[in-house]
Amino acid sequence: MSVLHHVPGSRSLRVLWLLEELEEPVDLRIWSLTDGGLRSAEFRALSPAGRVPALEIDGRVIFESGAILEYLTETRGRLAPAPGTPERAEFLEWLHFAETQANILQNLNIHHIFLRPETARSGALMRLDTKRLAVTMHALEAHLSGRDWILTEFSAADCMLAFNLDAMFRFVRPDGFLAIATYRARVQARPAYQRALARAGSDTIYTQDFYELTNG
Ligand SMILES: N[C@@H](CCC(=O)N[C@@H](CS)C(=O)NCC(=O)O)C(=O)O
Repeated sequence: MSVLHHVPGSRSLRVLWLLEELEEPVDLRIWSLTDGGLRSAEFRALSPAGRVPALEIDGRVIFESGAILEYLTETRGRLAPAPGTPERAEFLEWLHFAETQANILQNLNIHHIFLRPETARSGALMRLDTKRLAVTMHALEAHLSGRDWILTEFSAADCMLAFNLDAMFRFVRPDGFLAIATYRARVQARPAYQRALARAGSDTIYTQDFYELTNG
């Protein structure tokens, strides 16, 4: 049986959701972002940067969510345009765009939530990353206007936005992002997404719906 190394509320939801879409069984091994477990030798043998997700599958371990999604779609022959086809470049663009956006979200998580003491937080960096997040959201909004999914049909590029869609409106108000909000509702209505969420466990990152910028 495959094993997904997972933290509730994190990027590993991308993989869990895609596995549900593919109807591939997987066991979950739950880790914490804060107890040091991801820094252990045991975990770094699976994922050298000490990050989730890592997926044990087909007799090997794969880390990096984008690589896992590409591997799964290639080996299962589903939910991505085949290499060399015209839509492939667009698929890859949005797959990697999601990670660019996730890195900004991660910086905001660090500043608003994880960094201690609070005086170590930089108001300037928080404002900068909030603006950089809004730029990516405007790009996503423009792309999604008038379409149901990232590509013409549902694909793994949609799964790659799983962590982002929950996080982005915690830092940027939803005004002006109707296409993203509608898309998010479409995602939440998918049975495979609902099954993934039910298995994923409660979010361990956010304790507030919205994080205001401070003046520091
Ligand atoms: N590019 C990596 C990023 C993975 C990543 O940063 N995961 C976060 C959770 S969303 C993590 O494990 N953070 C632990 C840490 O930074 O110590 C991927 O997409 O898999």
